Amino acid sequence: AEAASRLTRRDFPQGFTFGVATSSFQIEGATSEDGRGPSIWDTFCRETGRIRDGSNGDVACDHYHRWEEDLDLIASLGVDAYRFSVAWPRIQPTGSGPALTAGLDFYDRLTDGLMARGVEPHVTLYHWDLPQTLQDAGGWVNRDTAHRFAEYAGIVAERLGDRVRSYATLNEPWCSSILSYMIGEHAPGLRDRRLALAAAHGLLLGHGLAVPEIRCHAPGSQVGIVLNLTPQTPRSEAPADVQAARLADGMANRLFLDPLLRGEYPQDVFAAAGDDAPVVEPGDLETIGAACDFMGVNYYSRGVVGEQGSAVPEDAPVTDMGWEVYPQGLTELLVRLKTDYANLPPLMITENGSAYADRLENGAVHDSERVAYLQTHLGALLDAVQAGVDLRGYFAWSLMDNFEWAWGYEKRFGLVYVDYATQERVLKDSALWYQAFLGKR
Ligand code: PNW
Repeated sequence: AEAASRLTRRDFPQGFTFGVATSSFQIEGATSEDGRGPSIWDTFCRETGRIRDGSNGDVACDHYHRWEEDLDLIASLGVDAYRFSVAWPRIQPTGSGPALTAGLDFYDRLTDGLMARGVEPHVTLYHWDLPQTLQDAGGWVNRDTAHRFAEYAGIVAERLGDRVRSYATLNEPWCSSILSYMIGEHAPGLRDRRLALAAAHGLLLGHGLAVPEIRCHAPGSQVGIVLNLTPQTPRSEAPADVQAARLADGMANRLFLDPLLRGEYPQDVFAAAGDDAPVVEPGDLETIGAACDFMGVNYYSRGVVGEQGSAVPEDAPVTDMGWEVYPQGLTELLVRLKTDYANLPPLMITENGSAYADRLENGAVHDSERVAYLQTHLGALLDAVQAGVDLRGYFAWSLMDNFEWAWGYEKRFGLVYVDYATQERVLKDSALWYQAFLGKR
């Protein structure tokens, strides 16, 4: 950790991209402006008991109105790139049919604004705000959603393709399937393993169908997918714990990695699912296996798994989410990807960060734990680079505090503090540290 505190961007390979990330629903607000249709998160927020603080995304960081100020903030950090997502219901309010000009115009202005400030736009097409109309027809369980997604991806790529060089199809399909249809923590809040696995397959299919659409409308750009990968360590060497960790790894990681990179679903996961395993039609795995130019990895923590489930080891440092701080897990994960997948494309860390109970005092936020988190994880990343992993970039999650899904505004992940009462943005110590790391101060 001592060495980690002296890291600067010059310790990384030439051309390595550093950025910050956000997503549409978490920051934009303006949920019923300019013809935007309702998304599953608008619906979910209105159901009682779903969001810890009873909040919703109607205002969020008001980024839809404050985007210019926010672009200045991004530029002031000295980053190379900004990862944001496009809200599907701003483009197609019901998930199909003609595109709304006003919606496309917003992301067009954002793109131009970034380029004018010398910041590369990295677009994510789906960060969970599915048009409600598509959910009413079954959501990702309905194969038609995958086709609708590919069409929408083509519309966005056509509009931004002359300027945006990097597209991710989906953000974290594990969250949009398992966490949303099986664990019930995210929209649409279901608890059904069969539906969750069908949704996972539908999402992967949507990804595979979208890749050629994006390539067709934005030739020469980089196309990929973003996975949240969580290493699963057995809590002891007891065979039952080892087996439990292996299956947890199957559900968390291999369920997505194997079809994308190996053209097959993990046998053990499907065997454990029995009759709940999804229907895979002929040709689906070929579609899903479409070659990508990069894979985005979101890393926050690991799981320590026993027969009884997951638990954070006693005395382990944790963030405000209760997630263990375990930077070595990032190195281990990346090296394992290189070892296990011969067809692994270049990697980007598309999210990494931590929530802490920040306090604004005299115009400052002394978030030393977040600074340490970023430093140790960047150190872990360098270890992976030195081990020969082809890594191209790193995006800190997040630019600013925002709507943290089931936790509402209670959890703060930003490098920039948001005072929601006034919408004032204040650079935390972590933002000041990132500026220095990037050579901006
Ligand atoms: C990711 N889990 O979400 C998302 O991509 C971000 O939008 C989010 O703000 C960030 O990580 C922090 O949570 C996750 O329960 C949400 O395992 C929940 C889980 C994982 C990722």
